[in-house]
Formats: sequence, structure tokens, C-alpha cells
Amino acid sequence: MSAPVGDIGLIGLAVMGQNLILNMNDKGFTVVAYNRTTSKVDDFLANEAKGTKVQGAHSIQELCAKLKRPRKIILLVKAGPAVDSFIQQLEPYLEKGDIVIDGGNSHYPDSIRRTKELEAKGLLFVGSGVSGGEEGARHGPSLMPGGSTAAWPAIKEIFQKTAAQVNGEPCCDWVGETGSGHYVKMVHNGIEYGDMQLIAEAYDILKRGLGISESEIADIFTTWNKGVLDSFLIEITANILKFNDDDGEPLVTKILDKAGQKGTGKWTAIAALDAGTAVTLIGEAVFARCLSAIKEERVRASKVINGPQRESFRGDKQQFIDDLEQALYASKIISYTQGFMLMRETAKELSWNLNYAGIARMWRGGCIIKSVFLGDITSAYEKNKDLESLLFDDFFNKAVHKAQPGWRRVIAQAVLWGIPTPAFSTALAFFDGYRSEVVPANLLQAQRDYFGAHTFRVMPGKENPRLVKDRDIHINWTGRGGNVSASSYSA
Ligand code: NBP
Repeated sequence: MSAPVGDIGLIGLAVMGQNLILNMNDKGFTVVAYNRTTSKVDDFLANEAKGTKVQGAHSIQELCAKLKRPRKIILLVKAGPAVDSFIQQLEPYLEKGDIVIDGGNSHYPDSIRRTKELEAKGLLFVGSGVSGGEEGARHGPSLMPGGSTAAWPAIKEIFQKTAAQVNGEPCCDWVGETGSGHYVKMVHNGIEYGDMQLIAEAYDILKRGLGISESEIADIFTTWNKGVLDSFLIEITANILKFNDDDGEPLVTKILDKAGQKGTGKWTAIAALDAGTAVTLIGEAVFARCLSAIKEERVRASKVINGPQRESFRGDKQQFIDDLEQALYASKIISYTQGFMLMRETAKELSWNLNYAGIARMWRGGCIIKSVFLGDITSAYEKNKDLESLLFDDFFNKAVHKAQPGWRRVIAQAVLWGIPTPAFSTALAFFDGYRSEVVPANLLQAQRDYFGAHTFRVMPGKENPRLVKDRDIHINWTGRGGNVSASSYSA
């Protein structure tokens, strides 16, 4: 048999796989392509891959035989059992040190499990987030690989050359251990939900509050895209708002207001609840989609529930639009602050050594949330890799202080108008809670102890013989209950 020629193998010739193969081919790598339905291999070689260096394989055995050692095989198939099935089929043909990479949208616990299972067999596993859809895969995605650390030197060149480049830097770096690549991709998707919801709320305020037309709102977004909000999502929003149907009406006004979701936003919100981290903005973004989905019920409600009489805006319109830009910016800072808090908490729990500056750098290009703003986050973590919160970084601390007055004015006005701003409002509520030395959880603890003997701790400086420091205290509030307290644990 001739010497193996393949730098990397790729299984899964659907939209992502085909485009990633062509991208890697452009970067000088020889890719061996395989697909469950093998006729797609022939179709691909005869059409899209015609004239390239791409090789085909018609069996797993042939695929493995064509790859240089250590073998690197990337799976771009439907997440779930298909990934496990391919791993099982590959195993007999792999040798110690070979690397299986899952580039699909797998849930991170699966990647944690797969890393352990393959490492136990002397193989290496990488779970890599791949973002940017078809366009990204073809011309440069954001790649977020994590898993068996020993795999990184072997795949680094291929990954970093294939990824999007921003200012000569690849949007790909090693994320960390086991399932961290897919975890970070999940948080990326959650943040994407948040960014989209914030933009939708700004649109709603401009449209229903200020009564501005879609084409004028498009101009506002175009202006914003030259400032601190410069990002892919703001850019495409301006394009969407300018897009008219054949009758000249903005197409967006004809789209049913029921948002779909595929689950990664929900996964992030669930992960946040599991970690006990207040990732409120992504949570609200997911719930806003849920509320949008009950269109028929909302229509019925709109007939019987009245809001305030919406008065036309009498203030300085341009000032309000500037305030809205700042409200969007500040809320976005909060959302990313929460996203990084979540990653930090999970990293602590799972003993991952996450590369936070690298994560922000990976998101700067090639993906849906790409923005100039992510360059500022990269700088913040480059300055201090142990940064506790983005709000402690000078740049973001100043930015959020500057934005604060306008942010509050916008939310106050929206509340008076009766226009819902779940994401803007939750961001501000988080901000006000986060900066509060004292929150009313003292009362919650008192209530818990009153009705369930759940105990409480004494506030520093308020100790006395009954209220002893660092002790779980139960008070007989009514004189009727006993003195036995419930066992204390946190759910
Ligand atoms: P799909 O998610 O549509 O998957 C198609 C591929 O999965 C085909 O190769 C198909 O083989 C294979 N497959 C299926 Br479906 N069920 C299988 C099974 N039971 N056993 C073996 N193979 C099976 O492709 P995609 O849209 O290119 O996405 C690939 C991965 O990348 C997914 O995990 C997706 O979530 C993720 N992703 C997609 C995007 C995007 O924008 N589309 C972006 C980022 C990540 P067949 O040809 O024989 O049916």
C-alpha cells in the first residue's frame, strides 16, 4: 500500500464538513473525506472538490489507512449517537496517540465523557466548537478546541491556519481540558442569544416607542456600527431592516414574531442554574423566545389586557437614541461579564485551566458574535488573566459608568411606555445587585429560618452572645416552634 498522504481526515459531508474541507485544502492541507452515505464522497470529489488535493475514502478502514500518524480525524456529523457510533467504528483502526476531533454541536458532558473514554484507551479526544456557519467553515470559522491537551501541538497548525484571522491573529487557541471547547461554544451561543435579544429590544423601542421607520432604524444601526457596538450582528440588522419586499414594505414586518431555538441558549441557562451563577441576561433571552412562541395566546391577551396609554416622546430624540446606544453597550458588557463568570465558576468546579484572553480572541472573528468589543475583552484578560469580573477592568468600569445615566433613562421610558425590555432591565438589575454591598437576602434568610428552621449567619459587626460568628443560628421566632434546626445544604 502507498504511504499515507492525508494530513487530516473528515467525516460528515454535509454543509459544514464540505466547506471546512475546502477551507483546509486552500490552506495547503491534504484532507481525506468520508461520509456514512458513501455516494456523497463520490459526488463531492466530482463536484465541489474537483481539482483540489482532497482524497476520498469509502470505508473507515480506508480513511485511517490514508492518514499520516498521529492520525487526526474530525467528525462533522449530527451531534449525539452518530458521534459515538463513529468513534466506535474508528477505534479498531486507530493507534496510540491518534486524535479524534468532534467539531459538531455536542453537549459538553458528552465531550467530558468521550475524552475520558478515549484517553483510557491511549487515544486522544478533542471537542471543538466550530462557529460561523457555512460561510465561516468555508472562509475561516472561529474554532474552540478543548480536550486532551496532548493533542494540541499536533492539530495547532491546521486549526490556526483554517480559522478566521483578525489583525493577523487566528480566531483559534487551545481552550482547556476535557469538555471545555464545547462548553465555551455553548456559552458563545448563549451570548449570541443575549446579543440578538438586546438588538431586538432596541429595535422595538425605536419602532414602537419613538415611532421610527425601519429604514431610519437601519441608518441608526449603521451609525452604531461605526462606534462601540461595531459587530456582525449590528451590521446584519441594518441590512435586514433595509431589505424590502417586492411591494416596498420592509420584509421584517412580514415575518411572524415567533422565535425558534435549537437548545444551546437553553443549555447555557441550565448550566448557569446548575453552577449557581446569575447569568440572567441569557436566561431572559431564552424566556423572551419562549414568550414570543405563544403568539396565539399573546393575541388573545392583547385584546383583554391594557397597558399604559403610549404618549409620544417629547424629549430630545437624538439624545434618547444616544442613550439607547449606551444602554445596549452597557447591557452587552453585563452579558459578557456574566458569561465569563459562568465559565470561571465551571472551570473552578471541573478543574479546567481556561484561557480567557484566548476565548475572547477566538470570538473576535469567524463567528456570529464577532465584534470590536471582543478585542477589548481580550485586552482586559491579557492585562490580568485572573480578572475576577470584567466590571473590575478599568476600560469596562469606565464604559459602564459612562453608559449608566442613559441606560437608566431608556429603561425608565420603556417601562412608562409599556414596551418590554427583559434583557436591558435584567442587565441593569444585575448591575445594581452586583454593586450593592448589602442586598435583602437577610430577610430571605429570616423567612427561611422562620418557616423552616433553615438557620442563618450573623452579619459581620452584629455579633452578640446569641448571634455567634461563623455559626448556623436558629431563632425561635414565634415562641411556639422548637429549637431544632434543619440540616443546612445548598441545592
Ligand atoms: P448535519 O447536522 O445535517 O449532519 C449531517 C451529517 O451527519 C451527514 O454526514 C450525515 O450522514 C451524518 N449523520 C446523520 Br444526520 N445521522 C447519522 C448517523 N446516525 N450516523 C452517522 N452519520 C449520521 O450537518 P451540518 O449542518 O453540516 O452540521 C454538522 C455538525 O456541525 C452538527 O453537529 C451541527 O450541529 C454542527 N454545526 C452546524 C452549523 C451550521 O451552521 N449548519 C454550525 C456550527 C456547527 P449521511 O449523509 O449519511 O446522512
